[in-house]
Amino acid sequence: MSLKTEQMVFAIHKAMSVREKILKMANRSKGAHVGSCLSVVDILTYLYFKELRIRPEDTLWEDRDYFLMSKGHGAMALYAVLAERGVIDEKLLKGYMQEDGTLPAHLDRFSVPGIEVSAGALGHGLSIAVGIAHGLKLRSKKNRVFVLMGDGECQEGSVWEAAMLAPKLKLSNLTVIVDLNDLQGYGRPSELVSFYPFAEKWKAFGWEAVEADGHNFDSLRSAFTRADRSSLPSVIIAKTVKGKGISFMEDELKWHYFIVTDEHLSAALMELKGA
Ligand SMILES: Cc1ncc(C[n+]2csc(CCOP(=O)(O)OP(=O)(O)O)c2C)c(N)n1
Repeated sequence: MSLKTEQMVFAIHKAMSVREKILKMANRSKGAHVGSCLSVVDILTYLYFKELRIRPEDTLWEDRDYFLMSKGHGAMALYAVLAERGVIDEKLLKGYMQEDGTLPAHLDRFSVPGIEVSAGALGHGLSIAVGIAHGLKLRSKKNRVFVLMGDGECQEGSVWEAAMLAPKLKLSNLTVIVDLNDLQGYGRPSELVSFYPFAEKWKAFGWEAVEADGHNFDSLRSAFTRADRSSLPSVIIAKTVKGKGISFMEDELKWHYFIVTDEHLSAALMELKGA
């Protein structure tokens, strides 16, 4: 079933606002990872506005769904969505990577509410998520656990140790989303140390593997619905474009590191507004 027109317009508007916030943070901080952040905007927007059962005013609500952002270098995207959803005050975004600010370049769970785990060293989120999901199952709790990983991150061996364990523990409450943009920090995962055939690998480990377009809300909706209905742990392999939404950043490795100058920012904002 597809999203109603007004829900679609709402989601597109939110995603655009999130992209604008990311670009402004990247410009003010002169920090890296703008491409990595733009890649996951639509996934995070979908999660925070359609999927996750959370209470923005009570981030430690005991019946909440857990969301773990394992690709911690995508921090700006999570901060922007948390602000958009009303979990954190939008004013905090100005303090991103500033000495007097509260938002660091990589995720720190003690920085602001709504960050479930600290992350930055890649390859740990899934192991932590397996532990949380197992603990919830042991206590017969209905909370669900979601973890977002990069595709380059899936070249870490620790990911596959956790991937072997989740089906053994029957973690049907666990969903992984892989941001499959085929660019990590040094090139294309498919050309460096390839993990293809990717969906088949997860299936062979005992997972429900669903492929989706990570920039299409209808596609994400059917993928999350299938994951929710499965009795297995699920992985949503979401095809994305690094730098999505800004034509001169899309699928360009350099935007993993490049600084967003004032000129880049005004060109990007013009493009976002369709000018
Ligand atoms: C254990 C570890 N090794 C290396 C790095 C350096 N590093 C930061 S981001 C990145 C690339 C990650 O690529 P991917 O998971 O595809 O995420 P994307 O940038 O596409 O969002 C690397 C290698 C790290 N943070 N942690």
